[in-house]
Amino acid sequence: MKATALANSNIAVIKYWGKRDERLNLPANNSISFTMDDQLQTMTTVEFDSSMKEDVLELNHHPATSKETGRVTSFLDVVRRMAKIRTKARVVSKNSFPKSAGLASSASGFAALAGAASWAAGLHLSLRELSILARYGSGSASRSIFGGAVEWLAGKKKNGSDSYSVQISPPEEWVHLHNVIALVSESEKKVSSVEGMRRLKTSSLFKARLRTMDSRLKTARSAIKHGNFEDVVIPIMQDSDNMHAVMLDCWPPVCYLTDTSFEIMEKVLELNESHGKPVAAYTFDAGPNAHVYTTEKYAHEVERMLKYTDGVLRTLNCKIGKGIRFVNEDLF
Ligand code: 2P0
Repeated sequence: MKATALANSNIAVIKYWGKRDERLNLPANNSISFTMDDQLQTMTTVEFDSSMKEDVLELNHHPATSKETGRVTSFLDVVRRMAKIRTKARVVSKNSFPKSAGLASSASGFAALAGAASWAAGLHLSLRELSILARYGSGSASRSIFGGAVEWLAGKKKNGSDSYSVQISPPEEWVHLHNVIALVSESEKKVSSVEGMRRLKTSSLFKARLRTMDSRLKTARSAIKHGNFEDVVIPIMQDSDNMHAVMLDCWPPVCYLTDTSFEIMEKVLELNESHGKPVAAYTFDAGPNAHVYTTEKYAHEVERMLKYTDGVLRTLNCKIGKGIRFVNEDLF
């Protein structure tokens, strides 16, 4: 059977950085994100075919590397175990954004794969079950199952059955919200997220980060539920700064930010100062690209500001998008 799913990337405002279980991808803390619009989308078709001897993966019109195929095969093994099948699969996947953009995201990739593979295997999972399944591929993928504002619950159980995402506010409540992205680097990150998170055991600041998570999560959750962007601006920046400080506290240190990233942080702080209130929030993932959340009213000003910053290659103005969808149009 063949199935095709679409899933969009998400950018966290309160970050996931650290695992309580690496094999099951269980996070050390809850995280909150917004799902992006279709500019950051992955479309994936999966077909299980009894004539195939091994899984075959095509990414953005090219055969995948053995490393990429290996990661997808491990994920498909989870699906096969659930569906009680042994059939190999053909997987064709493409992103709406160029792979070289430095935006390639495992979040949209594994969310779309979870949807397409489970459906093609005859499993008709609930959104909560899909969120758990996507989590096995990549932690952040569990959030991309839902649209709007999403919280991924760390859970407490050893088997991870209580670690899934929930929608905390639908996309319709956030039509005025933008994420203006400044691309600073198009190259792949030097330290993978998995390796970066492994190094956390060497950081004493990480323990302090975990103690402050609950208060930032509470403020962000409540502001987002009430549709109040202004109250979440400062916690967003504080959480990004805190995460990058912890990364630098590891040994060997992990440093994803560049001079351009720091220049952008300064400019956003100055912008807020000039308006006399918090209007824009920067946040950085495991790389130097800036994500600046702001509202419709200030989006053009923010975009202009980022465009004319030395070191910014280009900008992308995203809005808030939907969760996973199944479509009839297949990629092969
Ligand atoms: C996040 N990041 O909350 C954080 C912020 C990057 C910094 O989730 O190991 O690719 O596959 O679970 O999801 C990136 O890590 O890591 C990430 P794995 P993932 O979005």
